[in-house]
Amino acid sequence: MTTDGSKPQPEVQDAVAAAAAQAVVSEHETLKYHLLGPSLTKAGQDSVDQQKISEIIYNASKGSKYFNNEEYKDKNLTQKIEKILAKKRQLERMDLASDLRRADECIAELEFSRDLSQTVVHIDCDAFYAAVEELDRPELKHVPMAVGKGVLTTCNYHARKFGCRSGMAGFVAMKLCPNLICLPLNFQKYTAKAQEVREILADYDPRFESSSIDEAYLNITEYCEGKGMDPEEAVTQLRNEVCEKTHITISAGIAANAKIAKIASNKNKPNCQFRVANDRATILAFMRDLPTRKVNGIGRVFERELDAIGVKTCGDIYSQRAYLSKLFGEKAFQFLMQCHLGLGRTKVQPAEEYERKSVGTESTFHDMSDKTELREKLRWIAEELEKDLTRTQFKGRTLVLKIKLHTYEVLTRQTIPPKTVSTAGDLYTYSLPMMAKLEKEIPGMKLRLMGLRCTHLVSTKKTGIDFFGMRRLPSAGGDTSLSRTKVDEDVEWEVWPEEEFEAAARQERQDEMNELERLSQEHQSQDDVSALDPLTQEEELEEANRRHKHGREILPNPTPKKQSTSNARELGPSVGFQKPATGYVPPPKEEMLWTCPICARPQSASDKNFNDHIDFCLSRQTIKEAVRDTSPSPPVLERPTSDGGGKENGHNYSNGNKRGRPPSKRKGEPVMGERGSKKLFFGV
Ligand code: TTP
Ligand code: MG
Repeated sequence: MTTDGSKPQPEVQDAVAAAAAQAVVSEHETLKYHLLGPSLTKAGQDSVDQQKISEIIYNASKGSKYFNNEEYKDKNLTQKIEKILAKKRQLERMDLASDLRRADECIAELEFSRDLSQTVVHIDCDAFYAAVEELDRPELKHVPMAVGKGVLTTCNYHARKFGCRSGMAGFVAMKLCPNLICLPLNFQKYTAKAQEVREILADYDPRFESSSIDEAYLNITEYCEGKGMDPEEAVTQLRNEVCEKTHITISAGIAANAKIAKIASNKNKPNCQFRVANDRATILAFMRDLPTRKVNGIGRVFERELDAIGVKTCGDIYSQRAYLSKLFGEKAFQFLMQCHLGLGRTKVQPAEEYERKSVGTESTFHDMSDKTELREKLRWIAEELEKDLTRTQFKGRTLVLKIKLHTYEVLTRQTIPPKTVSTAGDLYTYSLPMMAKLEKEIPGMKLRLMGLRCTHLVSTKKTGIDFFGMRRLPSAGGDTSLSRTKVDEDVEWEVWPEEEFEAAARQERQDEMNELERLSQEHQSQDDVSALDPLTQEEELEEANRRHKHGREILPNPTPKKQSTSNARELGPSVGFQKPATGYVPPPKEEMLWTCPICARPQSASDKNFNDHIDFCLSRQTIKEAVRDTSPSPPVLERPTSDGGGKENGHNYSNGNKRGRPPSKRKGEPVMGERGSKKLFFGV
């Protein structure tokens, strides 16, 4: 029936049926795309027919709880995208001249911050867990092989040709490649091998930054200058050295900043290197044709949202620039503009120097509804979290409880206890009411995961005030551009939006891996997976819990063996640590820091560094003013005052926080160099 109650004409009926069929088709298309999983962009799959793979995955998993969950998520995302599109249509009817101008000003300002003077390298071991396993069983080098049983953590490049990849359920992988050999995980072996690689990296950049178990960023600018070497030559040498000494191969990307280096390292994998030259035109051309998903920080959800508004490549971002902030929030806008321009951080520092935002732990288990058991589990998690907080030397101001229901739905609740918390007793006491409340809200609550996390951390490391009244910090590295060190418990330092986006994309991948664990259990009893030599459910849960933690431990950088004054970037507190293998790890040497009067960030207490930094800060200020003075309209890069549109779309893109805000400003004092009430910030 039509809205006026009359019977529709046959041709109208056909059109409606066709539209409905089309909707079903496209719904299945998006679902099939969704089912391709989190590692679609993994290297080694260029010759793979993804459409065929998606059919096989679709048919293999149809009817399973995992499939239903993916379908549910896909529907939600489709609805969210419809809302984004409706909003875009609305915006298209409005005058967006000021948004356009603002975007252009942002581009101009970001351009000023472009730094082409550094050489950043991203290295990534090839099929890492598989490569380590192949060292013990060389015969597996020549056959398709994967590591992980319920869920593949990785597979060798033979298996990738069949469409197998990390984050895929084992039984699905077996459908794609019936001869696939799946090995169990052996974390100890991988950690030991990673340490061998890290020891070599330290010779090229003692302050290299580990970003996962098999990945690291290096800034080799000084190494190359000191050795008189071309970056490509230095990286070839590094890769050869790693291969000779550790017998595994690595791939590397060489570029002006970390973002491009990371993309480049995946370009010709495995055992290769790729350089994007340090010149603006080359960088812009490289980004123009780059699919958005290739950028670290654009996960599969954001990819689809961008795709829906016509942004398939980083080049496409430009034409949509006027809409981005209204559709996705201020932070996403900044991040995307940086992607479009190929900008990224040049600073590389040991992972341990990054400010921690939270400390948390979680545990997956069999469906649990018994109230006593749930309390026992909560108590156990509180004890685990206490250990982590002690090790990392933090207390939390906010306590977050995360649960996953047996239906896969994830819920979080948070509370601000009357005091900072770190002991198991307190963690349990303050999280219990949140759980009890959830139990009331959800009668018969049945859980499969529980986690506790402390946020708004307070360091328990000692800090002090030095002779000059300058604040002394427990860590840092003479940073001249960015610091993520906390000076004051209330102050968060400016961070690149990319950090947040990368963390969010990582979380997205992690969540997907966790979900897959259940799927694999369901299929264990089926005949077609007998070849998988399935783990028991207990083993699988244990594996999942260990995997959750593995690779996230932050180890101090090894001491470089070939240290020479010409190639050593100023050594931070990590250098000089004994290797963890020796058992004893001395505490980091506290470095004295002076606070810059312009940006109010901590700086290393050396006259030269401090003066250089002030010059740098003043030039930034000049640039800001130049941009502002040449702007026809009032400055628009004003700090967002609210959450912006980010959350609305499910992303925590905009936090409306204290980005770039010096501590004095927070206390209502004027900040040097700031004019009037307008607060500009750089995207750096
Ligand atoms: P990656 O570097 O992402 O993958 P890889 O080294 O196996 O393959 P590539 O050649 O494409 O770099 O991850 C490093 C290791 O981390 C990987 O060998 C296994 C593990 N891992 C997981 O446990 N879960 C995951 O979801 C991914 C992607 C990797
Ligand atoms: Mg790798």
